Formats: sequence, C-alpha cells, structure tokens
Amino acid sequence: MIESRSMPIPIKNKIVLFLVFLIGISVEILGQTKTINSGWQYSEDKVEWQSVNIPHTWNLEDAFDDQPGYRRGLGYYKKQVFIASEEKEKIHYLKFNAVNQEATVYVNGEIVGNHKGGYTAFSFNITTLINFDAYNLIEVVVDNSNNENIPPLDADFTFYGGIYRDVELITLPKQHFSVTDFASDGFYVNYCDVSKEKGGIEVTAILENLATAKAQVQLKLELLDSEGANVKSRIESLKLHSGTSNEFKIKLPEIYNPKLWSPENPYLYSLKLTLLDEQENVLDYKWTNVGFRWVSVDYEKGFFLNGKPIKLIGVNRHQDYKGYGNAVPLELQKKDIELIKNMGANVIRFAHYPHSRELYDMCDKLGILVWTEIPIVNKVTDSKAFFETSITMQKEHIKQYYNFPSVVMFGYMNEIFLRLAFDGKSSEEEKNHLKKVTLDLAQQLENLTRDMAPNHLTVMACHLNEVYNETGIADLPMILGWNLYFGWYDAEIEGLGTFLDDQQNRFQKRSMLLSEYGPGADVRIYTQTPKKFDFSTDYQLKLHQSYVRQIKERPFMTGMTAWNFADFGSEFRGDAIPHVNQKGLVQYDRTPKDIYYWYKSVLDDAEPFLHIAATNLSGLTLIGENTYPVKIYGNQSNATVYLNDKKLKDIVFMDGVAELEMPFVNGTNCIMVVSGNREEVECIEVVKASSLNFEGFDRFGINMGAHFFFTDEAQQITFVPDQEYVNGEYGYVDGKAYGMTKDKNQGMPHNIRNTTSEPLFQTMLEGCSSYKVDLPNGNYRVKLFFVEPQIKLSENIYNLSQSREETQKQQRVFDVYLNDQLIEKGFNMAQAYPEKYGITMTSTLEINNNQGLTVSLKPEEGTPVISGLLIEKLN
Ligand code: GCB
Repeated sequence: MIESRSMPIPIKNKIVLFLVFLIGISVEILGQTKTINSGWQYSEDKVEWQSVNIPHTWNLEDAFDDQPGYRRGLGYYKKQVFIASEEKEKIHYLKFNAVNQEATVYVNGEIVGNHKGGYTAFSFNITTLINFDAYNLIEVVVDNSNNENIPPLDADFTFYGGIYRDVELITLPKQHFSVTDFASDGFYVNYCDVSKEKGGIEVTAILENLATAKAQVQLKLELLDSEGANVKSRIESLKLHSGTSNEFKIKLPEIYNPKLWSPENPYLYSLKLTLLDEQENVLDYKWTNVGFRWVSVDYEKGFFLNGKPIKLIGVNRHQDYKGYGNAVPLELQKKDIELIKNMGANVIRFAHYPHSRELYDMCDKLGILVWTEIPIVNKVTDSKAFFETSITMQKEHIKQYYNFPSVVMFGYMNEIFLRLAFDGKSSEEEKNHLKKVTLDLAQQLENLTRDMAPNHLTVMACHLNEVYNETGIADLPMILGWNLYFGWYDAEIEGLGTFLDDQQNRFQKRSMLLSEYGPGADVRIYTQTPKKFDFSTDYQLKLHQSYVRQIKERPFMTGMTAWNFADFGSEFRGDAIPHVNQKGLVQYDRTPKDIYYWYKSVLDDAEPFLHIAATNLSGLTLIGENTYPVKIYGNQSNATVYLNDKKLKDIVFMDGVAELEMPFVNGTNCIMVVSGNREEVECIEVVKASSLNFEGFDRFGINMGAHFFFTDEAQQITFVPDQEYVNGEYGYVDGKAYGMTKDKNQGMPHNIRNTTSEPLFQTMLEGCSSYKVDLPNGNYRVKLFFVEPQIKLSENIYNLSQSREETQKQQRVFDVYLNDQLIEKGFNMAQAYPEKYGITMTSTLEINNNQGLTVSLKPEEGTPVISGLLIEKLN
C-alpha cells in the first residue's frame, strides 16, 4: 500500500500534488504533502552546526571504528520552512517517518510533542504554531541513549541515532483523512469472506473535521483492477462532527471470482478513496493496494495461502547498508526487495522492527509474504512506562502497516528471554518475577494484535531455551518462530531436525516457523575442510543446504527465514569483519555471496540458471597440489564443464549444486559451464606450482594457525592455510592453533586495531618455536604478523609509564629470528602496543646454502604467538 506521494519520482525533496492523478474530477488542489528532507542543520552540542539532508545518522563512522562503542546521546536538528498566507485556512501536520529513538519536536520555539521508539512514524498537528508568510523554525531533539523504558533495550544490531526516514509537511483542508491516528493513513481495509468465488472489502475511515461547524462530505470508494478499470464503486454522504475524529465503516459490494494474490501471481487491485465537499471539490485523496488472499496455518500440514499449502522459504532483513548506516536512500533499499524476489524467496521477515513502508508496497507488487514486528528484543523492563511504549508501538505498527496485502504476520517479541538465560547475577526469585512480567506484556500484546488485526497471524521468535515452553509464552502466538543456530552457537547442524521433532511431539497443536538460522561467512575465506565458526563460505553452504533439506522433510514446519539477507552493522561484534554481523546471504554492500546463488538455484525455476562459485577463489595459491574443488550451482539437471577451453566433465546437479576438482594451471584459468542454451564463464587467477620455486609467482603468504585460505585486499595476496611442516613445502615444526576448540574456529573473535585483515590476525599459532619454509637460495623480504591475543581487563593497556614488571605479568616476551638473524629482542606486544593491535615486522634476508627459511620464536617468558607470514622474492 502506498500513497501517491510515495510513487517513484526521482527527485529528492519532491513536492507531489496528489490530485494531479485524479482524472475526471474537478481538480482544485486543496491539499499537499511535501517532504522536507533537504537543508537541515545538525549539531551535537548546539554550538557547531553542519548542513545535512535526511535521511541522516550521526553514527556512520563511530559504529565501525577501532574504538569500542558509538555515540549514544543527543543530536539536535533544525530547519526553517516558509509557509504562505494562502495556506492559512488549512491544517498543517508534521510527519516523521522514523527517528531513532526518541524525538522531541518544537515549532517556533514551542514544544509540539515527543515520540518514543525509533522505527515507526509519528505526526503532529502544528497549525496553531505557524507564522504565515514567514519562515517557521522546526527543531527536533533526538536521543538515542539507552532508555530503560524504550525497546529495544539490547540487541545484536547498531542503534544508529538520527532522523533517518522522510520528514513530511502535510497541508490539508479542514476535512480530511486522519493523519494523527497513530500516524496511519486514516483508513483501514478489511477483507471479508475471501474465497475463489468472491471477495468483499470493508473500509474503516477515520475522518477529521477541524472546522468549527459540522460538515457534509462525500466519500467515494473505487475498486480498480490492475488495468485501472473500475470494478466496484460506492459513494457515501457523511456528516462530520466538528473538532473531532469521525469513524465510518463502509462495505463495497462483493466481487465475484476475484483474481487472487500469491507469490506466483501477485495480482493487485487498487482502492481509491476520495473525500469530496458538497461542491464536489476534492478535499483529500488516498489509495492502497488490494490483494485478495487468505492465510491459515495447520500444525501438521504447515502454512496455507488461498487454501493451498505453501512452504515459506525466505529471509530476514535488517535495514542498514554499508556506508549509510540506517540512513539508506530509498532506491537502494528497494533493490533489496528485488534481490530477495530474484533469489526465489516467497517470504521476508522484516527484523527486528518495522522497515520503510515503501518496501512493503514492493512486497505487495512482487508477491512476497511478510512477517513484520516491533523491536522488543532480548529483555523487557518491569515498568509501566516500558509497557505503555511497547503497546503504543504495536498500535502504530499495526495501523501503519495494516493495509499491505503482503503483510500476513504481525510479531512483537524476539528472543525475549535471552538476557535472562545468561543472567548469572539475579536470584531465582528475581528471575521468576521477570518471567511473569514478560509473559504479562506478551499476553497484552498478543491480545491487542489479535484484536486489531483479525485477518492476520500473530508471531513471536524464541531462542533455543526451554524457558519459552516452561513459561507458556510459546503458546501465545499463532505461529511460534524458533531462531535456531545448530552448527553455529549450538551443537551440530543435524541437531535441528531432532529439536523440531521433539517440539512437535511435545506440543502438537503448535505451528512453528524456523525464524532464524545461518552461520557467519566472509567471501575472503574459503576452505576444503569447512568448520563451525571459521566464517568460510563453504561452511555457509554446508549449513544452509542441510537446514533447507531438514525443513523440507518436515511438513509440519510452516517455513524458514534465513538470518540474514545481508550482512549488517552490530557495533560490538568481532566477526571476520568487525562491527558487522556476517550471516548475510549477500554482503553489507549487497554483493551476493555464493550462497545467494545456491538459494536461487533451488528456489527459482522461472528460467535456466547457472552460477560458478569461483569469483572469490581468484588469487588461489596451490603449492604441491594438483586440483581444487569448485562448486557450480544450477537449477537444471545437468551441465557440461570446460576448463581453459577443454571439456572437463559432464556434471549432474544434486540439490542445486555440483562440485568438481579443477586441474588449474599457473596464471589465468577460465571455467565455462554450459547447460541447454545457457552458458556461464568465470576466469580467475591461480598461482600453481609444484614447489616453492618462485617461478611464475614472486610472493607467498601463510595464514598461520588457520585451516582456511584468506584473500587479503590490503596485502593483495591470498594467504594459504597452515599445515604441519612438509618437506619441500612449509609448515610448523611445533606449536598449535591458538584458541580453537571443537566449537570455535576463529581464534580471537575481536576487532583487531590498525588493520582490516582480521582473519589473518585472529587466527595464530601458539607455542611454535620453529617454522620452516623451504625457499630456494636468494634474497627475500619477509613480513611477520602478530597480535597479542590476551585481552586485559582494562581496555587500554597502551601505557608505557607502567612498570615492566606490572604489565609483564600475563604476557609473552620472546625473541624473533629469521634463520640466525635476530629481528627483535624481547618482543613484548602487551607492553609496547595498544590492546588488540595488529603488528607487522618486515626484514630482508639472503638465503644460501639451501638452508631455506626458519622463523624461530624463542621465549623469554610465556608462550610465543604468530599470526602470519608473507614472503617476497627480491631477485
Ligand atoms: C539471533 C537474534 C539476532 C542475531 C542473531 C545472531 O538469534 O535474533 O538478532 O543477530 O541471533 O546473528 O546471533
């Protein structure tokens, strides 16, 4: 659903006069909406001001820098707006589509209102404060500090502060559709008795009359088909009381054999609503998408759309975007929905808060079912104010998103017992109390949602913990979402099915949806031995493939939404890219990862599709190995693969993928895959050598302590995985990978300062006294990479005034040698560098007598560590 003002007009700051779309009606333009996004002044301290445009956030840089934390506090915005005296008889509103997270608005120095919650729209009538034929000062004080009474209190995403969706100045005649009914469009469309045979619509209109006398108006409803032809219409004469909101319910005559809306055929009718005065002048005008559809769930057979079973398979989406934070141009956001549709998804969970309304309009048009929710995440506060804010937020959410036919699920909580489950401090009594309080709020929100949205399903998402069953909270929603990370945070990948079967046996009347799943994955990391928590794209494929199979095998599961469509900002995280949660199917800048193409190959059979998952292999270095396996995705049954113009093999796709060993040669390699009339080519650079002879290549890098390749943009090289020393090659003579456990293969999951090469530094060898590389004689430049993995309690240990004895206590001190050349004596990272600081050490050396290279780390104290090695042949 969308109003005409939001139609794609490629001009910022557009002024859309919505009556121009009304052909055949006497066109006196009585109302208008204009966005006032340009030329705001912004300040952190009210002293220094800068010009900004909306959308805007003040956390674009500090949410991604090396300093922990980001500014959560006040931001001041102001703007002058001229309002002409011709508008004197009108009513004027300010509408903010989203301000994170609390906003206090002033006009000409007078307060007009305050709004809590960063993801829903709000509006104020500012008519009495306006000076006509003059500039009017609009000021907004925005606060994104932690506020115990505003959800979300705590979550795995960055709470960017600022005015980040459109600001609108709405000018209307005295009679109009309400703008202040929780900032909705002032009307709600209900579907009655929709079936294949017939469909009915009832509209609830909230009309304002802000004149001093009663008013007689007409409300004209017109249902048009997708070609714009009139299907049904009705005109009602209505009397409006003055100074108040008037609510009317009007039914349109039923239509027969409606074209139903579905992902395959998202047929949309549209409904026009025109408010006319007695002289037939148009007072106000609205329109919305109408999609005839009905949904239901069956706890044994899953999800039904229009009476037919449909397995929901899709994604979660967060709204932020690389380089923009949450202040993302709308056109970029819209591309997300196109990408999601193009992948073959039929559902989106807009997590963990309502997203821009224009995206829901796209879901209507493209045919994507929607789960939408408010951001009550991880925990609640036991306060009246928190309850009130939450309830108001859900009312705004439902009213603002009600009319989109794609929206079928309204949610209100995510993993609400997460903090409680990890709470080691509170007593049992305190915990029980909090459980009760949470259940109470959930029950209120569930009741409210069922009451306000009778045509929708209610949902909630839980994490892997029995507390949801014990408390009974899991029995509240119509669909229970489980966020399950088997094979990542928890146990093994196959644990998913066991868990779901157990839940189904125990709670037979519940409908369930797998609302989140997925591992972190970085396109710079790949391996032939994917492991939990290694951030490899290979592990991402392994997990997703298994999950999709396990859900498809279980008819009782309504569906699944992958976590997440795209990588997203989460300031405290130390993934392979710090401050970014990397579970996306596409990268933070929306470049697809290979897994995106795998989904497309199994979900979308509209057209033949092939993808060679090799782009990120470019730079692959193979010493002493013959082949490397490459995955090819396709929605066909088979294909033929060529390497460097020679036929390699006929392949058969199983589950959308085929893998085959590639006998790459040194230099450029072109893979071509042909299936039917579809052909795909991918050319990559490979370093291929039978030994470290430096023929055909001049640099060689080793990702020490890691089992994966890492392509490092800064060093312009792909570091090879580590190995135990192999004669004629390279490897550690002693030592072991640092910090790796059965459950964790990232070493040191932290932001490493001073570098963007985290996967090189995060993994390291510990206790290695001797590392050998069998280099031929010659001159070399050798670069060593180090980081101190021990995290001190005090954040900044870079304090040279501290005595050596004090800082040395928990640290390592060692001498570094290249062959018998001493490179660094008493190397003590904890003392000489800031915490979590990426350190490099570069030296040149001559190798002769066929002695090769030995890196020796001789401990004076503690156990040495080393992260990487880069060798360059000089002559
Ligand atoms: C979850 C949360 C989501 C996190 C995700 C993760 O269960 O609902 O907000 O981002 O896990 O990546 O850990």
